[in-house]
Amino acid sequence: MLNNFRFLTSGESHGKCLNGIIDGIPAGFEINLNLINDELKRRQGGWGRGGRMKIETDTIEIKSGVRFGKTTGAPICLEIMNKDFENWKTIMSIEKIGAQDDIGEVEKSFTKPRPGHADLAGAIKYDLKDLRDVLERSSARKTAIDVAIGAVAKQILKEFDITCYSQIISIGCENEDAKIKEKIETAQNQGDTLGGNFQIVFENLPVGLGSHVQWDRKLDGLIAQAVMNIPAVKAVEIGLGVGCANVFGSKMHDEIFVENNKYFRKTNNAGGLEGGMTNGENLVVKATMKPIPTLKKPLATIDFKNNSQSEAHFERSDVCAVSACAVVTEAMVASVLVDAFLDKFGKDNITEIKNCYSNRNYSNRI
Ligand code: EPS
Repeated sequence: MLNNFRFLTSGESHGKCLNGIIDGIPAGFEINLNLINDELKRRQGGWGRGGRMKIETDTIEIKSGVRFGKTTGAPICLEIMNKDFENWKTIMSIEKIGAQDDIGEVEKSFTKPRPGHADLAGAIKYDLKDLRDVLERSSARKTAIDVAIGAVAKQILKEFDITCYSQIISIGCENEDAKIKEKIETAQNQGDTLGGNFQIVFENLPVGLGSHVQWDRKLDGLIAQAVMNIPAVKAVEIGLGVGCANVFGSKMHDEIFVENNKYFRKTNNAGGLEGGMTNGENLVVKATMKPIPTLKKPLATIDFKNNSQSEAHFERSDVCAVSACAVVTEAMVASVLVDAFLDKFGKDNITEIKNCYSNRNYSNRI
């Protein structure tokens, strides 16, 4: 983070609510609740989603930082209520209610970590006996509030005509001919899960977001960190990505042309980033999501309670959430881009930022 648009979240998967605080939003930007809710709805969709998505209708409440529909410059506090909390009130009780010292007595407690999830490392690190304390925060449920924060970021970018979209590239094994829906149904019937590849594209970015001068200001590094933070993401690529290894430099680099005083490229293998800065081309980020580790047909694991060999814990989950992951990735990258945008064009109010933006270098050439 460059610390202009910075945010933190809190909340558990089956706790009362998810919260986010964004600090560093300049004054004067219109915030439309419907646009945030539209993004939340997109995240809930896709083939292979679990029963939880039938319970929730994620809806945002803004608690502070917006007045008469516009940002005031103060921190914005966002909240999404978990409808499912009604069914988990005792299990997720904030107050002590009885037999918590005996894990076996606590409803929905578990001690058999899921390979691939945070359960085992989290329990050892935080010295927890009930792995639910790890599951609740490491659940991808928390990406709902990330999407809400990203939806605020997208509205700021939209003021400058910067927009984005995402595309699924593949689900499961790329060599199989089966249609995506069929592959997900097969996984479901086998008690299994599936990951996949997708890409997101941001259009109309100005030149010079990020910087080449210091490691922690390079935009590709900041984007990679933001995307790798998303639950189940195991790889990030910019532009041609790992494909760079297979081509000569003469085929890799995007030659620069000029016509009528305008610069342009005929290719975009760099994915819109050169030297850790935007170069005026579309930003193209690809990411890979692993299959969700909560398997109906459980994998071998240990029982944390008595160190015996066992089978992993299972509870309701998604079979495939790649399309949701793409929406989350759009949100995370939008937040990184606003952070870099405010770094370059100003942080206090929309008027000054717009003035600075329209007076930027070479705006007439790219
Ligand atoms: C999710 C909510 C969770 C899971 C899923 C994503 O709700 P529940 O546990 O009540 O079914 O469905 O979480 C995971 C895939 C995971 O690995 O933790 C959501 O809102 O996206």
